[in-house]
Amino acid sequence: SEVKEIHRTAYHFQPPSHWINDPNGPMYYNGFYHLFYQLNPKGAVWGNIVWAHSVSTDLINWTPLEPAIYPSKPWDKYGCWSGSATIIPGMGPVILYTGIIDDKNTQVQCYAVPENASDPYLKKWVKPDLHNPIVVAEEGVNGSAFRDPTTAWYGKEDGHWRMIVGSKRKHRGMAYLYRSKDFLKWVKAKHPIHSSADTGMWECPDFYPVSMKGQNGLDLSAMDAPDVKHVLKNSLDLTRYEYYTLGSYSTSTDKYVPDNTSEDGWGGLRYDYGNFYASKSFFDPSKNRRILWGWANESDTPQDDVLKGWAGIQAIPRTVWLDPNQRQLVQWPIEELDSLRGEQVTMKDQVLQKGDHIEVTGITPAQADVDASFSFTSLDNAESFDPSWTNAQDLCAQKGSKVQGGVGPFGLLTLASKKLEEFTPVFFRIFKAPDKHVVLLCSDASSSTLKKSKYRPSFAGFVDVDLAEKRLLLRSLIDHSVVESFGAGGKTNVLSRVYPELAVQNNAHLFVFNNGTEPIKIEYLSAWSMKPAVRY
Ligand code: DQQ
Repeated sequence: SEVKEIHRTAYHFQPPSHWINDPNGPMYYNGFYHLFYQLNPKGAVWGNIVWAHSVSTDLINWTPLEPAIYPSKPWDKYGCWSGSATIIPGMGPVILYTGIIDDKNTQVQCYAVPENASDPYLKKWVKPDLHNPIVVAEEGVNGSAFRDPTTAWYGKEDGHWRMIVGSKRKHRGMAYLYRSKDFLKWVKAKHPIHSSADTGMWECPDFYPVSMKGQNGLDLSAMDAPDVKHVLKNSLDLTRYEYYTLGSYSTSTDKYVPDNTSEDGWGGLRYDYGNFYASKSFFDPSKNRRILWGWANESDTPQDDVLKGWAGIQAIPRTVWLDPNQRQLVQWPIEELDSLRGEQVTMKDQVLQKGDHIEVTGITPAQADVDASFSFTSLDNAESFDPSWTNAQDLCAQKGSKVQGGVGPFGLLTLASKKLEEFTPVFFRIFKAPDKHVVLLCSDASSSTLKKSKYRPSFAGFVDVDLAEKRLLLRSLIDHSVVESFGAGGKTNVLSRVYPELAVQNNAHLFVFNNGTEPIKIEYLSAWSMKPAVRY
């Protein structure tokens, strides 16, 4: 029906119907990418969770398979929750996942292996009765907050595998460390690898090394290589946001120590400042890159989800690496996405004066990829920054695209109706603080739909970017109910789920705009119609 299809994505990962959440166990094995994900096979709300399974050779077009892991054993009778894959050299993949063992939500860690490791699709998975569950919450561990095992890594010095399980102790977020010699019998380390006060439950922890020398990704076997930093990411169930820190870890001390360049808590660095949760990364040896998958949760109400018959999508997979400034990560949509680009329009050296908005025509604005470079000649007009503005989202709500500024707001009006009754602006705004400039990237859903009942947050993040060249880059992936934006080459990113009423399908429009006194030059803008991905 129309209600159902009108906002469906065309090139983000999404099954034909039903509820989905976390990406699970992503990996590349024997020429195929595997994506598992949490699915309710019976409805459009969370429940009855199984691991759905799809395979791909390009991370964009997918072949769906039967669910790989579903309740079938006493220890996972009440659910098969999130987890990870580890490829054991010479042996093949092993999945670690969380089983729900009783109706009190007690969580245990379990493992599964392919029934036939030479089946290229790895269709069938078995859960050996011997040793399962491999980890149960021991005394002192909160068994109903104990889940989401990570990919394991191997300590060459002591011959032990290691993995992390997310948890909390009262209000303290915890990453418990487990060690094993044989991958079957696991022992909890005396100290968690890390914990942090007042952050609550750490869901879906992710832990991996990043190279300090370039953009190549690293396998977990490089955990204690020279010239690496480490990333610890946690998803906070209290906020439904994730944050990460950069830091250092060695397999001999088994402690992770965050650098003190960002907050180790709710206000910390985020992969994405919008609808992006329960993410997980994996190393892709075929292209020497680390790839990040994140669940783009809904901003629709559960009632609307039921009407649509579906809820949740996966964000476009992103390559992730360490910024040369070593204070943050950078992400960029995987290059394979470019294969979906169709008709292209370009703009070059066009100046936007204060109040200008120009339509970009010749492509399908509801299903597009837009890549632009904006420049300005002076920062003198920048608005002054009030140091009490520590929350980017509050600032975006206060200074939306319609509030005139100095340098900015400028950027895109995506998913816009012809007369701008609806639009999702994605824009920069530059402020002058005493000793620096502050750049805000905003993806403001407050005007995205006329339907008042929708959740319409003014998502935003600050951008730690050098303005010496007086230029800011912006890329937005627009896909019916998604606007997924990458600011300054992937330094600050915001995915918004939006549900316009008018700006749908062929009635959606795309504009570039400037609402600041400083003229803004579009150095270039390329926009492409995007072809649909093959997903089923
Ligand atoms: N979703 C899973 C849990 C995880 C949560 C259950 C995060 O394993 O902690 O569907 O979204």
